[in-house]
Amino acid sequence: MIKPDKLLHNPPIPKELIEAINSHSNFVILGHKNPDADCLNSQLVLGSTLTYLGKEVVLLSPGPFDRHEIKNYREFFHDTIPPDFKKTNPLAIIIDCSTPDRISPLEKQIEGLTTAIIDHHASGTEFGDIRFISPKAFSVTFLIFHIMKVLDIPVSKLDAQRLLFGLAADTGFFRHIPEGRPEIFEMIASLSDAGASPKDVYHTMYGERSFNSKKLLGLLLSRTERLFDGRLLMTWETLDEHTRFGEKERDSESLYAQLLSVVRCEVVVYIRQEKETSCTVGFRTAANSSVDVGRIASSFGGGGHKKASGATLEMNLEKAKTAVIELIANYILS
Ligand SMILES: [Mn+2]
Repeated sequence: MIKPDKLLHNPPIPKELIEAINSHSNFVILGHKNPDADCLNSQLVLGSTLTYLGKEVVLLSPGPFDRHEIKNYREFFHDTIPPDFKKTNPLAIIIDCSTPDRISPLEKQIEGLTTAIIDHHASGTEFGDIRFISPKAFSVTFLIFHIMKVLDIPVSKLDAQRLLFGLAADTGFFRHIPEGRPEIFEMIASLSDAGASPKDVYHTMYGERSFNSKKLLGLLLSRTERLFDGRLLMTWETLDEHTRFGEKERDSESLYAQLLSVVRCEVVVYIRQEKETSCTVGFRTAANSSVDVGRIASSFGGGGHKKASGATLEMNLEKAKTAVIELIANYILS
């Protein structure tokens, strides 16, 4: 166990958040639907921090826990607040959500509770009573690490591993970090000192994939279309393939990494038909592109970051492809 050292570029933590943590005894920590490693690990480490302070904590997630790298996380999360616990008027802390609908269908359960938001998305809606939003932070685990530092909480080996996992997940295993961000590596140095293993995080993120996941990856790569002189690469998964391979076989990060490395490529779009008239669309943009895919996703009612975002389109696959191409044309051709 070590105490985190002083770090550069400390994000300012609102004093109302620290006061609310100190003045409450009970906490509900919620994260977004279709949770990812940053969200779940942030919830878990904030939970263990509050437990260390002698507080009672309930972790809540809408799930599903289908993504390969988080498949063992279900056991740590509830899907409802125990009624007796809600009566104690806990502080509700919402993690990694830029809009209130991201915790759906859990929003009803926290009605009437004071809410605090801890997030790192640049766009979204202003909601919650206390807001700790730091768009420059690469992961929410980075913000949780700073909260631990301010509260003077030692980082256990398990928490160090979880904080590193969240950071690795939201940086594409550190590939998306530009120049001039030493604070990230100072955090990694502290976590390494506390026993975190990048090798183990890498294995959790990219290892032990099924043979079928590579078959699906091959299929998606081979059908990719080049548009706008190769500046847009688009691929898709049909309803039948979605049913056949399922979420568990999906290796989206490998797909994006492969396509983003293609010469001239600026934007990658991956459309998945999940119902007869509903498609999920993922957007990624290349390191040197100025296209903001967070804005593109929000014009479809979705959200995310400048370089990685997603949206759900209530239409069939063919219509979704056309709608996406038409919208992206405005950004790429302007
Ligand atoms: Mn995140």
